Amino acid sequence: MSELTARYQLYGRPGSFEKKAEGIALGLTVGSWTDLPRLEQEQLKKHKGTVAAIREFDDVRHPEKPDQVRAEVDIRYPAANFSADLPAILTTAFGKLSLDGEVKLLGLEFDEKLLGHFPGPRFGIDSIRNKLGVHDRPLVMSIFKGVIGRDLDYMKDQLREQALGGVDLVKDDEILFDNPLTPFEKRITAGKEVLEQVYAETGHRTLYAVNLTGRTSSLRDKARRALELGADALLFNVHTYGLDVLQELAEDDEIALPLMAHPAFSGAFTSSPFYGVATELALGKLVRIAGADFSLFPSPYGSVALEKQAAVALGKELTAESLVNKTWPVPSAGIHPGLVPLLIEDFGTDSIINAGGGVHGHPGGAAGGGKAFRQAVDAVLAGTSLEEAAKSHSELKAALELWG
Ligand code: 1AE
Repeated sequence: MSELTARYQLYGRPGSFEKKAEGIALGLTVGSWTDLPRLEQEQLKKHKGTVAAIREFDDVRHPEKPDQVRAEVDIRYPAANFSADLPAILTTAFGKLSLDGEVKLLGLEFDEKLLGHFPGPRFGIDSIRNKLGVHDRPLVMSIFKGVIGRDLDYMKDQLREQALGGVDLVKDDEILFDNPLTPFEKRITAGKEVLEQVYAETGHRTLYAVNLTGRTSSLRDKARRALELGADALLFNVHTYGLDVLQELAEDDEIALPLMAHPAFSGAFTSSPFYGVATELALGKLVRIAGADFSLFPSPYGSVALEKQAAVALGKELTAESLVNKTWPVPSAGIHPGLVPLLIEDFGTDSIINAGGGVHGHPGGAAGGGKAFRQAVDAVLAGTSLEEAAKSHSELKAALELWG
């Protein structure tokens, strides 16, 4: 029988978790069944959740309630209880339970049958590498900045500068929505024109991820139009729309574009140590199975930082062997070239180093910033320290002097 296993973090008095766990297993499935006649009990048995494991950590006390200890509880839910879609799965495993005091959803294990209902990334790491012809290093991505209220010519200049710096991808800022000065379709065609020109001049290929925004009902048509116009990829604020919307986009053969999941809004339900959903589940496993080819998340080092253990676990969720393709981990936010060695150590070669301010704020402009990142990546892969590499690379030298 196909099953979903959910892992929860709870706090409570030592020895109190069995009752709590049984309450969850019953409450989220058949409710109270023990008082029902035997025939009905038999019928409901196959739908009842079961407590699979309880681990009590007696040495980990609640910071404000010292009589309470931390526990992890695993509950199995029969797949017969829900349709094989994320809204039904999340409502089963963490629907009303998410409102019921200090309980955090740490993980969800899908068995192979259940996982088979999800598309995963259409392209994934290998296919994006093939598109770019880059097989042996982490990719570098930069972000349009300061483009609200600017026209298409400004965006074109900024894109050209970024591409000349040698970045592999450029993404829209997630806060750039459809607007009269730089409408969605024009951004795609203008972006294509600039990037083809840079490719003709330099032989370097840069892909542009345009922000897919607007009402949910408009997204499918806009995304299909993006494909017709030759877009390279779509940026998507998945956590404001919902994971199932991402999945719909990923499954549509008439869209068939790489999808870049932005983490905007996810902090609202991942940040608390006591409530919500674990970051590695929300930005890792769930966006991967729903079909994101890239997942952006705060690195452990920049301006908006994730706890290192969570960020590394997230990277692993995106790239672990699975029935579905791998998603690119994109540690982001406040990244500058001096952080490249740490990022490669944490996330490996199959990752993307992503920077906005760290590219545009470079004394040599965005082109200088991109070059500094590429030089930092090459130095790390060659086993050379950044300080040593900076002696012969002026852009890297300038970045290290500015940001350390
Ligand atoms: C976690 C997402 C980071 C992002 O989208 C962004 O715009 C970062 O900008 P910088 O690199 O911090 O300037």
